[in-house]
Amino acid sequence: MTTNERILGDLNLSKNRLLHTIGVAACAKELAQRHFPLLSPEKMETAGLLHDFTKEYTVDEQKALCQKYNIVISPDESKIPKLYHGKTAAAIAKNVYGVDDEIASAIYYHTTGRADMTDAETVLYFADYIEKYRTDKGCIKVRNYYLKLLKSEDDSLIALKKGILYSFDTTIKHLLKKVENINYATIEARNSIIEQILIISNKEKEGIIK
Ligand code: DGI
Ligand code: FE
Ligand code: FE
Repeated sequence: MTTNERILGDLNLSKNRLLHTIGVAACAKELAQRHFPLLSPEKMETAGLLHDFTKEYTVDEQKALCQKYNIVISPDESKIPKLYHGKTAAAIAKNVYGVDDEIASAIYYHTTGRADMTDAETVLYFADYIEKYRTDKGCIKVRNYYLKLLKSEDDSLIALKKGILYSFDTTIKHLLKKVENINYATIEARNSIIEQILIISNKEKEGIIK
């Protein structure tokens, strides 16, 4: 049995969360193969399978895991318990399943992203957003925008980065509408991706997104 088959058998998630998890694993593998040939597709599948491992745990269970694994929650994050699950899932991935730091950090940052994301972090963050079982309007718009750019942009990396920028904008607009606290990592991740797009495409800021 492969590691990924064993993890799949261990997952204890609701039906919808399990489908989403399988979707993320498949999408992460596909994005890795398309954009980052140096990444291991199997390892990105592992990241996908484990990324929401603790998503359905209670806040108390999340806090207990933070204590157990010495996970630091900043004052900024402590107001947003739904941001804990990436950190606790990364600790389980590392301590129970022995994933390496590249995969653990992809899981750790999958919800907010961060500035200067590694290739593995980039792939898991975006796979989580656009995997095929996501049905909400924002995710569908981001997925379609990315697929359209893949056809029209000369450089597929620009399609990926612009897709990611659109995903941050969609999340932030959603949070503004719901009067929710916006985590600093989310803002820093968006600023960073704008810089990257400008550098890769060698363009001025105007017209970055159509
Ligand atoms: O765990 P998933 O549902 O698959 O997806 P996720 O880990 O990306 O979590 C998505 C949720 O996290 C979604 O409701 C938006 C929210 N989120 C992301 N960044 C922030 C945030 N919520 C707050 N309050 N602030 C953020 O900066
Ligand atoms: Fe998540
Ligand atoms: Fe997820």
